Amino acid sequence: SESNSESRGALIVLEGLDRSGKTSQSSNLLKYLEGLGHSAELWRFPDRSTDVGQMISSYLTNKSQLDDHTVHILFSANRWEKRSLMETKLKSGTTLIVDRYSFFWGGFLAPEDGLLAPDLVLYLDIQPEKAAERAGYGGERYEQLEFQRKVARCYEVLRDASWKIIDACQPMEDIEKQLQEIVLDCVTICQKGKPLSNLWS
Ligand code: NYM
Repeated sequence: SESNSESRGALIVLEGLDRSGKTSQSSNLLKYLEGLGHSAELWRFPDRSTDVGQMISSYLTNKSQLDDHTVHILFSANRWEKRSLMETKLKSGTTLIVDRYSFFWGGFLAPEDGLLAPDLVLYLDIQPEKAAERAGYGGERYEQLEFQRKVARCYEVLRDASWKIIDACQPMEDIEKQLQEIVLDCVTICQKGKPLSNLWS
């Protein structure tokens, strides 16, 4: 294994519209890093396994109604409840590949302030219309073209020069190769002692 007790894991986030390929590429990256002997885990937000996650899930599946602000705060709370475990894992040398984090729709809100900042954000870039052509949206709230257009604009506002923008319409294997290269660089930099930081600080 290339990890040692002093090196930390990297916090790597994949963002993109629904159907941009985040979930497949996240599990590819996990296998890739594990194959290289790195300690790595796959996380996703929302994490539906917690109480807060259950509230989010029932909202997303139209089983409950909540106003937008409440939902944003729940999404944020869902990250806060995982913050200390996240920090523990990273400090113990485990790299986290996170399928969505703070940047989807409203991630600029104050409740995000103080969460751990990703070492890398990989944005799988796809036109909302192209994403809609891919095998059907699952029928959850937000999985509609009009809404995804708004989300795409929101991502445009939020993203900065540090994000790696990947064209999500390339062949899957090409995307996979590009992601592997970028992620390996990031993991190495973190192992060499790049400090953890907080969002928006
Ligand atoms: N979502 C996800 C938000 O609206 N805000 C957030 O902070 C996060 C993490 O949850 N359509 C939305 C985006 C998705 C929905 O996510 C469910 P997934 O990855 O399909 O389980």
